Amino acid sequence: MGLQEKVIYQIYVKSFMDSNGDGLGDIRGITMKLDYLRKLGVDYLWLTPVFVSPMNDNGYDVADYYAVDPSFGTMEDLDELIAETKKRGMDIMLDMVFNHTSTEHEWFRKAMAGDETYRNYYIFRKGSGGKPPTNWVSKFGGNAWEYVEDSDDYYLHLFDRTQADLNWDNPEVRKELYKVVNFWLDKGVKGFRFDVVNLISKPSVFEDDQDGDGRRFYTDGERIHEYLKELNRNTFGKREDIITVGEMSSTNIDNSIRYSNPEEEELSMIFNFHHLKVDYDAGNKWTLKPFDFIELKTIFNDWQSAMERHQGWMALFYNNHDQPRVVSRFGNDSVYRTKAAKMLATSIHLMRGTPYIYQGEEIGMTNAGFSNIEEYRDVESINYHGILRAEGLSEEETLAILRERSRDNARTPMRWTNEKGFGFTEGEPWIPFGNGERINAEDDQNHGESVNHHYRKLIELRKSHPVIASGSFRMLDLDHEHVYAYIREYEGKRLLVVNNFYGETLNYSLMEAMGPEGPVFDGTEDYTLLLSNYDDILMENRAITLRPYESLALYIE
Ligand code: TEU
Repeated sequence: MGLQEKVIYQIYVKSFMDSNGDGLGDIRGITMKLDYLRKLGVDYLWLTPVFVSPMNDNGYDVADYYAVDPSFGTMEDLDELIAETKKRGMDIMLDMVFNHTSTEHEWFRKAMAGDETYRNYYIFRKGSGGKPPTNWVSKFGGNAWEYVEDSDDYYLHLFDRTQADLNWDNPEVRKELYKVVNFWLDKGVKGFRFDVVNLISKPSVFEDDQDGDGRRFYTDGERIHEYLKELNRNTFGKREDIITVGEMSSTNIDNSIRYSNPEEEELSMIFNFHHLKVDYDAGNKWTLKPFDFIELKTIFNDWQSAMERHQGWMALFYNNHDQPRVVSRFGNDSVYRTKAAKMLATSIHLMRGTPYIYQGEEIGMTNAGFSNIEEYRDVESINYHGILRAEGLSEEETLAILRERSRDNARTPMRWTNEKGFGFTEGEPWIPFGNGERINAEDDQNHGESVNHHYRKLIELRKSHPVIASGSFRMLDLDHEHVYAYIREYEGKRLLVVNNFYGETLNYSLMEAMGPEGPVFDGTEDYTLLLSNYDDILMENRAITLRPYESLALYIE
């Protein structure tokens, strides 16, 4: 099976399944749920970082790349998980956090003790006039430089102050990181996600950003393609069938083509986030704005078309551990929850790229709905709570923003059953379960409206219909304010996908459907229904009545 047919499932380990009653998800918990995942039909399990970490950013602050954090289990547990996953025809993808390490990593400790070799593993710079080297802003709020009294200088941290950026310009650092990848390859790991990997190449001169937060100086930096090619050559490029995905922060299409076109020998595919900023107000995550549907479609269209034209490959996703739940965000989390969850799934899975399912998405889990700052755990949410309050917002206004935007929306525990602890834990969960409490995997599967069942069908279709894995993409009716429709085409076979993104019923006439080159249907076509989230299809004279959140995939002959 080629890359194009595969589907990846993301596990946020801390919130997936707790096997020992301490309230934290763990590796053995994942092993317990492998049959559930096999039944869903996914091919790869991406685990968020399981390495030794002080957990200031839930494992994205790695203190030892070669050992499992005791809160998640042991190396034996991980070996067992890798083996049991393979037995079921799936593979493991690990999360490599190489832009920074935890300040508790041995390298950083040595650097702080004044060891010059290790100081050169990180980015230390002098400030001037009592001010940090640049005015860059950390992604989690505040200045991106931390002062060190002993050496009277600063180290760079694009994320939390306990996540110090590594100096990729130092060849020794690169060698150390390649060793890490090779260690995990030798253990039978077949995939890697590289965290914020397009931020690793920093500029040679550090200067203030007069117009922004500094990102333009280090995003897709000067030597980024050189570093990715070198990483590829020295690690996974030498092995068979390894899948890699780079998480690309604020990247652009041109660079993404280079990252993912197989001829460039960098990565298999990229994550980009432009489509998940269509509800940001002028790029600001912390100002609420309803999502801009036309902008969403425009971004999909631009990326799908350009990646196809230049043989790039991208991840298809709405959810991950950093994003609010899409059913609450672009869909409906009340009466039409299951319809909207299925419609959103169809809309993304049938595009060109590799679909990622984030745990709980396949049962239509919703945002957390926390109403008190005490319920939040994420460092970013807690920091921004302080920042927004200091800017003069009331507690109520601040909580309203967090309720929509917090990363904790995605991090509430997976709900397996209706029992106490939702089958996730027998103890106290590390984070509250949040609202939407009826939703759980067991009930969902015994339900006529099972969201899980819909995901299973989507995965099956990708494997049985080459047009989904390999077809071209053409957007229809880009300016339609309610419908997201597109056509996939491969070897003369055409697939039409029509999604009503809203709760109102409307008429969608195929005879009036416009592609980039004009009308797409001449009235002689036959349509076979492949997938729907309703029991029937209302089509008359080639016009479809689309009910709330209705979604259809039709084969055209
Ligand atoms: O995230 C990168 C990132 O920049 C965003 O997802 C960010 O967390 C968000 O947009 C801020 O509003 C990756 C990981 O996925 C995330 O969990 C880590 O916290 C981060 O890198 C640092 O390792």
